[in-house]
Amino acid sequence: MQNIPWQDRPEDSNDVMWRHSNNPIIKRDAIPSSNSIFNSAVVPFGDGFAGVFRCDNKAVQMNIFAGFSKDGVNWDINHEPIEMKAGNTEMIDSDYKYDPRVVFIEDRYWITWCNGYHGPTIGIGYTFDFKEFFQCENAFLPFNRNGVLFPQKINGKYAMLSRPSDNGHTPFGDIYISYSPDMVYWGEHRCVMKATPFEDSAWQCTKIGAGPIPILTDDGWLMIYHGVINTCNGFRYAMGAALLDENAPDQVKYRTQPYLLGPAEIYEQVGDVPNVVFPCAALHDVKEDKLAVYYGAADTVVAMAFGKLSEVVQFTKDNSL
Ligand code: BMA
Repeated sequence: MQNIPWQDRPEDSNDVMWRHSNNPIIKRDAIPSSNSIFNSAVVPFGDGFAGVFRCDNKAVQMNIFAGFSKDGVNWDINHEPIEMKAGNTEMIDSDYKYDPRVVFIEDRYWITWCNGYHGPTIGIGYTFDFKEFFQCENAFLPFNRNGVLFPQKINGKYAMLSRPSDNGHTPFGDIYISYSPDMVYWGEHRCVMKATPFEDSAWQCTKIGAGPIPILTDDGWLMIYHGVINTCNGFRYAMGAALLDENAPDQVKYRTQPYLLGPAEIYEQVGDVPNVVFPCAALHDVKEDKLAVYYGAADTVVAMAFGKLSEVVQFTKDNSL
């Protein structure tokens, strides 16, 4: 397995997660057409890494682009968006695509994204090589966002987190889980986790949504997610974590009361949408006890944060709601 990107915790930091010293690692104009590149997903691939990137163009049309990297930090992103071929359906309508997640399951890389089909819903596609992509049935009716697959079947079925929403800048949102035998039909919908009461943990009191692909640990699934507070200046997005039961992931065992990482650096606080930390991917190495999270910053650039996997799990248990 390739080495995941890593930097040690700075000596002057006591935080459970810390930022890459070269953040933002992907700038807004990394390809000629882009207004902004953010909320993007990466996976180990070949002897390096591959990814699916959200690049909004200068007409501010949202689309997803494939990219490749030897080290997970320096990326070559294709200049043309992904063109989907028909996968398990001929119906591959898409007014826009944004906020991708990527995961390897069994024999291929699955991609989920927010797909424009009479409003936002969850698009699903797959690829074997990040050259040819196949689009499948949408998972749900509109409106829905933040569709995140688990990296393995649970009790024999594919499992996906999602966040039912509205057609705009949704002022509510809780995380649900759904199951599918075949990546076509989704059901057995269960509520996983709701936004918190304001007085308990206000950073996540308006809405929440799953982020990277959940990571299986000895304490259950580590689910990194974003939480939102509505302020007099609009939404503020920060990142937290929860531990879900391994076999019944609608059961939340622990959930961070404080955030793990919130908008504090200039590239998180200033951009097209200020004060957004929006995690969409994570690389981890259990043996080395390393976690590297990719997050969109201020809806403009891609940044990265690190943590020790065991410390993030322990922090989640010790600081649980
Ligand atoms: C959400 C999505 C994300 C975005 C966030 C903050 O509703 O549109 O893509 O990062 O808002 O603007």
